[in-house]
Amino acid sequence: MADILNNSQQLGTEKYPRKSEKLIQYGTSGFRTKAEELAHVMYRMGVLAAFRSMQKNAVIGVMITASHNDEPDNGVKLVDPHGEMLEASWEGIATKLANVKNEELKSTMCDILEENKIELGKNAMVYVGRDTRPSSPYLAQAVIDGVESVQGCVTDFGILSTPQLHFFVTCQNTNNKAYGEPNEEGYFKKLASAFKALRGESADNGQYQHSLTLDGANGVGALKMKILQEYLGNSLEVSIFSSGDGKLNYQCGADYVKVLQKPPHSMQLEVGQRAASLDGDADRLVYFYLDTQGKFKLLDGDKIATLVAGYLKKLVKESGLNLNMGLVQTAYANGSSTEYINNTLGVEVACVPTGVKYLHHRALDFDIGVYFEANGHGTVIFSPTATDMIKKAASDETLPSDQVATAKRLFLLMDVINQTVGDALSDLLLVETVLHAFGWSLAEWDAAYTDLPNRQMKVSVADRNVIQTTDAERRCVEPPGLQTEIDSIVAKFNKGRSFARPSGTEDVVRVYAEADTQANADQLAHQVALKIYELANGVGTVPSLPN
Ligand code: G16
Repeated sequence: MADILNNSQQLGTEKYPRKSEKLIQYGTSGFRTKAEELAHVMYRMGVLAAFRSMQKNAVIGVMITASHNDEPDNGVKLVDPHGEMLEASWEGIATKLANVKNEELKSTMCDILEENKIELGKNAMVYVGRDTRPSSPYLAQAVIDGVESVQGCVTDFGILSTPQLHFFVTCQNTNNKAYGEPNEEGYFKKLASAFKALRGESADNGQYQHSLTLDGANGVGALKMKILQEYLGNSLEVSIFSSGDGKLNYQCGADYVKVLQKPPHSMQLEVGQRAASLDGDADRLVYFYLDTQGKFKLLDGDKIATLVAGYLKKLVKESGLNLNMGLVQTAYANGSSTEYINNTLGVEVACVPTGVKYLHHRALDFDIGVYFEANGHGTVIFSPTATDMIKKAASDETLPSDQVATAKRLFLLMDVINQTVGDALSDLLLVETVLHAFGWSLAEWDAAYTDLPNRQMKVSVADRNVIQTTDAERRCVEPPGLQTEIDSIVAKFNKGRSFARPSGTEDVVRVYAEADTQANADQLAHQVALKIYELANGVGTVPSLPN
């Protein structure tokens, strides 16, 4: 045992040394920063993933990606046995291991093994995937070296979307491969065959037409959509834009479209054309179109959640099954969406802090849990009881035939949905299925409710951790006095709401504001941003009024 750890410490120190004293924290979705600062973190996360695998006696996933961030950044997300994000109690362990001095690597590994009662030498299996960033192959090698340094085994899947890796980990760790085959073919076949079965005879229906323009953010989503298309055949025609010829996430992608509320820079949209954007690792999805006045209209994660929850609620009612449903959002959810879910859909709403790990966890409390962040990150999960009930009803000959048909539809929907984590490709097939079933264009979908005008801004401060929040990030408790100032600014705006929180993926404080008009939402965001700049040690350019 001592030999293994000595060798691991030696390789870590020589090939992947920690070169600066700068601390790095496990954030919203793992470690994320400039790629050149990450080699030692990757090596150490390889070691940690192997330890976690020994502890859980299951496959663990490691994804190398910085998702929506700019191309020079990179990051690492760890995937636990059931496809969920790394357990919260291990985030602290990960942060400690990533930050210890080179000479303390071995003693820290010993502590982790001892404190978590892990027997070094037990089999460890780690699945590794990476996005298309130029830095990803080298960083993936660092992870692989870390796993192998403690005698773990690696399956290197090369370029994958983040949700594909979650899917593979879940498949491998589920008894009898009941969730699917842990490889690309298994993934595409499962999604595409359920989608085609749900589509039925005709690919078009009412106002719905089976052609879509997709912005692939110049990332892995574009590559994987090309493969998915082969499995989909004629059931859905997808024209891929930003397919990899430009820079990742640059002037395109779901984050660009959502935050700036405009189409990808060089996309020429026609009135009514149905378009969607993925992010850099294909776990977020937003839709958009131009209305008859040529005005840009965004259908974000809130709109996807309400569309899907509305359809599922209808099917559950028609199937006669007694299943409860809940919808989980974050503080970024537009006020109009929450009102619509409460008052029109009649579905229970929960609000949790930013990060799919929190949403996923809360969604487990329902028979059917729909969770989406406004940025387009989310999915639907069915409890084991709901899964069983739907499966039984789908083949219960004693039930009326229309109830059986509806249960069969629910059963197929469970296969279209990647329940392990938000998955832009799976979500896209889900949205297309619901629109097809309703016979809707995007304008008809959009008509359910009108978003309150809103604005997001970023503020650079010396240390973003001086902002501390409570109440699902809706209120600041630090620095002193900031929340009182925000409250008095908000009070000046009709339908005003605003909050600020430190980002867990970028070195900024994020500000969200909504109000009765776009000009007021912009003013509100700007005034809150200025207050943060003043009270939280702003650095660089003073925030200016969005235009
Ligand atoms: C990650 C998380 C999301 C979160 C987003 C932004 O997404 O998985 O849950 O909403 O970061 O987080 P923050 O506001 O803390 O920077 P992604 O797509 O970047 O991995």
